Amino acid sequence: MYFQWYPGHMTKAKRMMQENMKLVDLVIELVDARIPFSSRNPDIDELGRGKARVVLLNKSDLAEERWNDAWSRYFEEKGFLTVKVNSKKGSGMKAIQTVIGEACKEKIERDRKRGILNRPVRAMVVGIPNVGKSTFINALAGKACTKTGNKPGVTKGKQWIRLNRQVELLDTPGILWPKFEDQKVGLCLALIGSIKDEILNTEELAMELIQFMQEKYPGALEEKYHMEAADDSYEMLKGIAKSRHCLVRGNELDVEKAAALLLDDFRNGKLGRITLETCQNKDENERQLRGREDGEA
Ligand SMILES: Nc1nc2c(ncn2[C@@H]2O[C@H](COP(=O)(O)OP(=O)(O)OP(=O)(O)O)[C@@H](O)[C@H]2O)c(=O)[nH]1
Ligand SMILES: [Mg+2]
Repeated sequence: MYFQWYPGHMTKAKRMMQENMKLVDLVIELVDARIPFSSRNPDIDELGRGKARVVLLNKSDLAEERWNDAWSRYFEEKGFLTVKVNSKKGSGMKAIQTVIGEACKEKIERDRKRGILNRPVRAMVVGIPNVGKSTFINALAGKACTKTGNKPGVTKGKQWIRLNRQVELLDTPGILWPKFEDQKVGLCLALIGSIKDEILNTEELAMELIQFMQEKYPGALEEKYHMEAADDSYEMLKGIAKSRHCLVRGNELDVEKAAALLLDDFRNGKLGRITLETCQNKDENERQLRGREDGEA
């Protein structure tokens, strides 16, 4: 399966972000805790050059805690202020207020010396589609001021949100980049729902997930769907269809429906807390990230 999704609205969004970058003091980048490597858009380093930076490990409730901690350390070692968050529940929000203040300390001090008092800190909230940017803003604001939804491409344009007298946030549409040098990155993005499902082959994607689960979380699928293990991913999919009574024309197994159901269960955390990408091999990650940047040039 080949993954690519870079529709026109993302080019437009990137241009808007470039234009608005001069207005902000800080870039808050959300990554998905299940794929902290693949959910980092290499274009954001370029866009946010010279700005204070914060990385939020969002959807941390869906990933394994030991890997959340390891990834937090990884980003901290790279010099980012990092916070683990669950925007859906609103946890981690207190720590964020502190981190925003810390990240903008120099700017606040500079303003103070020039006699500028009480100018709010402006932060641009960025990240791949469906990572939870708008949900995060709502959680921080304590009210629903932006539109959210469990599919990529919900936010279409920019929206400024005034949190309080000290902080203003800019919500932006999720953006990907023109080419995934490593198709494993595309696979991860598709699995978590950052690539439009309509252009994906659901069955193949589900089989990729089954393969991963059988290798890294053996027994989890059998337990969840009350079924026997099978060697072949397609047979496993059939097993899920049988167990969940996914049928067409009376009694034929509806494998496609089972595939969609499995992906939904994974995305909603119903298979348990799963980390797709671990940070065991940091050098390899670095090399791949550089490869992506080279590919962009
Ligand atoms: N479990 C869990 N779900 C989350 C979390 N944050 C966001 N979500 C869910 O993820 C989905 C996407 O959230 P949005 O806030 O719309 O994502 P977005 O990044 O603004 O997406 P675009 O506007 O499409 O780029 C929604 O169904 C949210 O409820 C989280 O920390 N944990
Ligand atoms: Mg949004």
